[in-house]
This record gives sequence, structure tokens and C-alpha cells, in this order.
Amino acid sequence: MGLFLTIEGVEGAGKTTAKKVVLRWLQERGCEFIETREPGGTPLAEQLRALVLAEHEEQVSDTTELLLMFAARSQNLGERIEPALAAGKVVVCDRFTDATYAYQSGGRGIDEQRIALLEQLVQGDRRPDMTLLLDIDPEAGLARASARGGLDRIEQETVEFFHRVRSVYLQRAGRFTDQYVVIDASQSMADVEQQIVTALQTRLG
Ligand code: T5A
Repeated sequence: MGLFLTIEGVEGAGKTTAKKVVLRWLQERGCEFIETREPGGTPLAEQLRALVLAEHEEQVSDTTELLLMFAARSQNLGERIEPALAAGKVVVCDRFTDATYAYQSGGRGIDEQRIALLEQLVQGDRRPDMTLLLDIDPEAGLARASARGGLDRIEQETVEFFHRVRSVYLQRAGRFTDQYVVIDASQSMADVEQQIVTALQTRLG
């Protein structure tokens, strides 16, 4: 019954690059897959993404941000993720609820129990089968992201914010060892690619 694979990490860790490696690996093995991202993945969820990442004249409250992430997730799950998994496909998703724990709990300081409540409401028992965590020092990741272009509302947060985000990711990787594979994303692209391929071969064969 399908396989749900997510890719996580701080800004500029190389998730987009990693996703290409995963998709190529699946393609070479003739696996049926879809790719998606969060927030986003459907026309409505992409509109929510644009809203939550944009700068606004008013303050965006932490709870509003949290709810927009889960609103987009609900739409992506219902329209794309669940139907693909039910059809036996691999779903490759750039970020999912682990990002909410990392950013909205670690970064913003929202109690993780509140996130767990929304997780249950929106996802039921659905959790990723495998998560590739691209781990990099936030300063290095932000330098890569800045070199690429303008920064969105969340990317403009302080370096301390992203240290807290990274710390929650690493805590979760230590807790959910069946789900997570930690990739050293500070290495060269070729080396990161090799680590990803090894992880896929080890976990998925
Ligand atoms: N968010 C999301 C929440 O707060 N809560 C949530 O629940 C969810 C789902 C958008 C934002 O939303 C937040 C988190 C984010 O702030 P996003 O678009 O996925 O999420 O986030 P970004 O991290 O902004 O995505 P980026 O595109 O910036 O980062 P990537 O995809 O990690 O990085 P990538 O692959 O584009 O690489 C960045 C640059 O580095 C180079 C690439 O060529 C590129 O130029 N690079 C390398 N350079 C040297 N060596 C390597 N190994 C390299 N790998 C990549």
C-alpha cells in the first residue's frame, strides 16, 4: 500500500536537490510515484503557501501560521497524498508535519501537544514511512538560500530560530529511528547524493 517518503531540513539544506535524487532513483526502478511539497501541493494549498510565506502589514500570529500549515496539509493529504498511497504509489513530499514540530514548536515555541492534536485531527494515523533529514549548520544553509535569491517571511528569522529548528529535527531523528535517516548535508553535492542513494538502497532495497 504505497510508501510515504518525506524530505526535511533547515533552509538551504538541499531538499530540492535531494528530491531530484530520490525521484531519479525511483524512476530507474520503475516505481510509480508522485511528488509534492508542503505547504502546497494543490492549487488551494499553493495559495495558502503564498499567504503564509508572504510578508503582511499586520503581525502573523504563531497560531495563524500553525493553522495555515495544517489547512494546506489537509488539502494536500485529501487531494493528492492519500489517493496516491491508496493506489500503491510512492509519495515524495518536500516537508511534512516534522517541519511543523521543528518550526512552529522549536522555532516559534508553540507547545508540541497542540501540534500533536492538530496532527491527529488532520492526519489520523498517517505518518511518513521514511524521512530523509538533510542536516546542516543553519548558518551554512542560510548562506546557500540567500545566495539563491530573496528571502521569504520565515527565512528572515534569526539564526537562533533556525538553531532551535535544527535541534528539534535532530531530537525527532533520535526518537523516531525507524522513520528518520540523517544525511550530512554539509558535504559536496556528489557526497550528499551518495548518502541518499545508500539510504534508499538500505531502507527500500
Ligand atoms: N514550514 C513548512 C513551516 O514553518 N512549517 C511547516 O509545517 C512546513 C511544511 C517553506 C517554508 O515553510 C516553513 C519552512 C520553510 O521556511 P520550503 O520552500 O520547503 O518551505 O523551504 P526552503 O527551506 O526555503 O526551501 P529551499 O528551497 O530554500 O531549500 P532547499 O530545498 O533545502 O535547498 P535547495 O536544494 O534549493 O538548495 C539551496 C541552494 O544550495 C545549493 C543549491 O544548488 C541551491 O542553490 N546546494 C548546495 N551547494 C553546495 N553543496 C551542496 N551539497 C548543496 N546542496 C544544495
